[in-house]
Amino acid sequence: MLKLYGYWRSSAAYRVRIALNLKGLAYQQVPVHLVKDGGQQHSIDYRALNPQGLLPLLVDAENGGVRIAQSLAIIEYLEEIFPLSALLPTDPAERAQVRALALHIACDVHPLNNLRVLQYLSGELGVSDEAKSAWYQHWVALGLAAVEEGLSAFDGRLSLGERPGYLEACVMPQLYNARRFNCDLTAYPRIVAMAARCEPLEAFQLAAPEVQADAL
Ligand SMILES: N[C@@H](CCC(=O)N[C@@H](CS)C(=O)NCC(=O)O)C(=O)O
Repeated sequence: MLKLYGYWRSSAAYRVRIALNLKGLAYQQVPVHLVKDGGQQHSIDYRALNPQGLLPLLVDAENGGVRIAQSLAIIEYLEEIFPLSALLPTDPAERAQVRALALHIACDVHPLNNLRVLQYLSGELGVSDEAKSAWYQHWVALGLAAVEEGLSAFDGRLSLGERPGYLEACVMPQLYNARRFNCDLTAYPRIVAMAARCEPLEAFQLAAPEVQADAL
């Protein structure tokens, strides 16, 4: 059994939920509340499982209870252990292109807007809510603009042709965050078109933050 420690609004956990659903894998979810009790990700119990103190975390009971942190490491693990319904293209150049866009979101954009960064801005640095929103929207805009440009290589197709995979599992949660923080999306028609194709799919619907059991 696969166990996913996550939080309904965690976009990194959202990526993994999409990947698990696209592969049709059964998994049990363990909610870790990112705000309650000062953030349960900081608890001794959770840190014993994941010393990084971040979500998500995957535990694979069928593989000696291995614990894997970092959403993209988890998705790559799933891809290797369960190769059916592949999430990455087979061509090495296409795989690299997909990874480059996904990594841009996961490594260059998301970390700047993560909860602990926003908390540090308002707490230790005393930044106003207005300035914090400007910070958020600035980094989202730069990131989405680069992804929008990168998507031109797909010529209106999804990353696996007619099927979504690794790339869409990263882009859709970032788009969710952008919408949540009222970022203007008019400059990203390819991303919005990608969303229109992914949103009706069951894998994405079942992964959506609002339908998770721990959603407020
Ligand atoms: N690079 C990590 C990012 C993990 C991450 O930042 N997770 C967020 C939720 S989306 C978190 O746990 N934040 C807790 C905090 O900031 O205290 C990944 O892809 O898994």
